[in-house]
Amino acid sequence: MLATREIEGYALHSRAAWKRFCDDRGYRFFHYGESLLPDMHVNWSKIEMVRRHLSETDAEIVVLVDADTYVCSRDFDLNALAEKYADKDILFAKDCHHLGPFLLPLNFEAAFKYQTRNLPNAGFVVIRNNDFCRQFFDDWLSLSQGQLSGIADRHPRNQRVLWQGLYFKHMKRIGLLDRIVERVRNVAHIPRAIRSGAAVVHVKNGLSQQQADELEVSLRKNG
Ligand SMILES: [Mn+2]
Repeated sequence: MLATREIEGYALHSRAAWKRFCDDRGYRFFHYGESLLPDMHVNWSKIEMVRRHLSETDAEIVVLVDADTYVCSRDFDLNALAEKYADKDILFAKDCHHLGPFLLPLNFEAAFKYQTRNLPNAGFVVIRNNDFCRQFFDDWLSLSQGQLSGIADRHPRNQRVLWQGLYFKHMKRIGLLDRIVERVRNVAHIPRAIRSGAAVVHVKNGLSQQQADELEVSLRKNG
């Protein structure tokens, strides 16, 4: 997780939840607290963080989580998830949210441009630490500094470069996760997401202390 001081107000709570989860399950948790690329928007530090991490760790699987994602299930098995997508090297959350029976893109402009709701969201990414993925993240950053520098600083920045330069090119090796990682409009929608199978919720601007406390109480109650 990358969480700089500016977002510590909410990152604090999601980080505590992820840390607890990792300790329970025997995963290693890493928090990067500083921007890593002073000349680029902090959104790109996330990509640089993974690049550095992949080159330094002996882990076979690395999972990138945004500071505004919150893990809601103690039973969430990341190895089993990677197993389930054995033919994929990298798994992304889907850039969509559920509204009743509808699946709506988070970015309508992109959904229209690429004619699909199936676009990756970089808030939760499962990465095999292999040559393909290391190259993937190298390319992601170098596209942003070269060929695709024109779109690299336009919201949603790294995702824009991902969609334009990498996703369709490497589609066969990329899996998109649905429901298990769910984007919710706000905190009120978390219980429904959990009932629909979410192990991780992605909440823009995270949870407050009180919201995190309430969620923890309800998670404990429901086992
Ligand atoms: Mn996010």
